[in-house]
Amino acid sequence: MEKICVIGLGYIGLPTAIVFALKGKLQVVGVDTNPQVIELLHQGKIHIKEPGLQDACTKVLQAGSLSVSRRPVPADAFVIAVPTPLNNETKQANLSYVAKATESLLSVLKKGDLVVLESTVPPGTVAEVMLPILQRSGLDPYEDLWVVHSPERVIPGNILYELEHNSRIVGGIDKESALRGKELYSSFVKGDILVTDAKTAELTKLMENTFRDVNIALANELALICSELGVDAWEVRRLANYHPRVNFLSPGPGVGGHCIAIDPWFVIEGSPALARLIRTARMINGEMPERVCHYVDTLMPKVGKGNVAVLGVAYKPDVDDVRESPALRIIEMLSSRGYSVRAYDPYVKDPFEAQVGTLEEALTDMDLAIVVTDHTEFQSLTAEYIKSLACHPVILDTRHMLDAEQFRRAGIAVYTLGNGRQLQDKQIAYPEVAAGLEHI
Ligand code: SAJ
Repeated sequence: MEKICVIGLGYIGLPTAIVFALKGKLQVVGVDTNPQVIELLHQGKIHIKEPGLQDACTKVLQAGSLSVSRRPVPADAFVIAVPTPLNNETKQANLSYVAKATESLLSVLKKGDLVVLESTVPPGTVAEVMLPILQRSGLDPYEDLWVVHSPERVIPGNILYELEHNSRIVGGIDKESALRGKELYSSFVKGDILVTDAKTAELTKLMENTFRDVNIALANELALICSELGVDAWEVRRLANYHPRVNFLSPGPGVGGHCIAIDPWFVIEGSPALARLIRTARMINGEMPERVCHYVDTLMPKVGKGNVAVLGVAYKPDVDDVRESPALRIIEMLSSRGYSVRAYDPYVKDPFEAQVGTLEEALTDMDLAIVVTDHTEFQSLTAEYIKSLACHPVILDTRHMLDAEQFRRAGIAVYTLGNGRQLQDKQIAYPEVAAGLEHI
């Protein structure tokens, strides 16, 4: 049986290692430098919340098809799935984890091995970062190894299904490498496996998420324009989407997650002078938390005074992930304005600023509640419940998820981002658009 090492057991690496063992029937060694991750797995437990993952992990650990190690061991293939965080000052990718993971292979690599980079990286990383390191093994990557980039595109919350059923791109440093990579992923991928070169694969992954970021920015810009023109952006979106080839995304309080908010910067890094639309979209989305706070100022009786409840902190509904979440910036900005902020999220267990443990604590005596994350739980919010906790509540529903009519009938005003009709009598003070992008 083919043996593989998966280096990096995070949101992507751990499910990938498990699926290679469970569905691919391979002998898998999961490698991570974090002793807590390894210790937990030695106890048969996982550190990630993902439906079905614990059961699948238990199966492969008990079957012995998955084992764990602090460092790589000799194998036929090595899959690197380590973080590539964005340096927020320089807006450039931190590739140190990719470099370290590649270096960790040097002592175990042999002729004929396959090296796969799954991490999302700026275009050119395989050629400019990985290959020079691999050459230090004494092997020629083009003659002695197969080297590919194969990015993941799974949605948190549905990772196991999507790993198996999504189509997959495999980009090789040469055609033979790509075909060898395709053979490896054929062990479990039921979707199409699309072969290309490494740099095309790197840019394709980035552009998938950039496409989404630019379209979210268009929805957010529509919301801002509608606020100024006194039109309801959600009505424009509803009507426009009847067009057979139009699919407006949803305005929101900002773009979170470790992908959509990050990947466009890697494209800008690769082509800074020409990625202008991409850069502008990042600015528009990056400013939404600040615009939400200005909206709050407009709705509160006195700027910086009063109780604000923030409902939802995770970056998207029904997950516990707060990475790049706009809610964290909204909480920080409202607190620094002087509001008394209480934030509640039913999924996020890690502590965050202004956290309270229950919805009731957040809503009691609040002057304004902001729905920031559209968790399913918040759909059952009723006017009666809110009025039992707060005397004169106002709601800013940044996700347009509540039945505003139900609340209006009960005397509770529900404002939404982009509903300019609601703001005829109020002038929202939007910040001047800053010349540079340094501020986001
Ligand atoms: N958002 C909006 N309006 C929208 C859609 C999303 O404001 O209409 C916001 C969300 O609230 C969230 C952020 O954008 O804060 C990102 O949400 P998302 O729904 O794009 O989900 P992600 O980031 O978890 O997953 C994306 C997916 N990529 C695409 O849809 C092109 C997923 O397929 C990728 O695998 C994932 O990024 C990734 O890991 O790259």
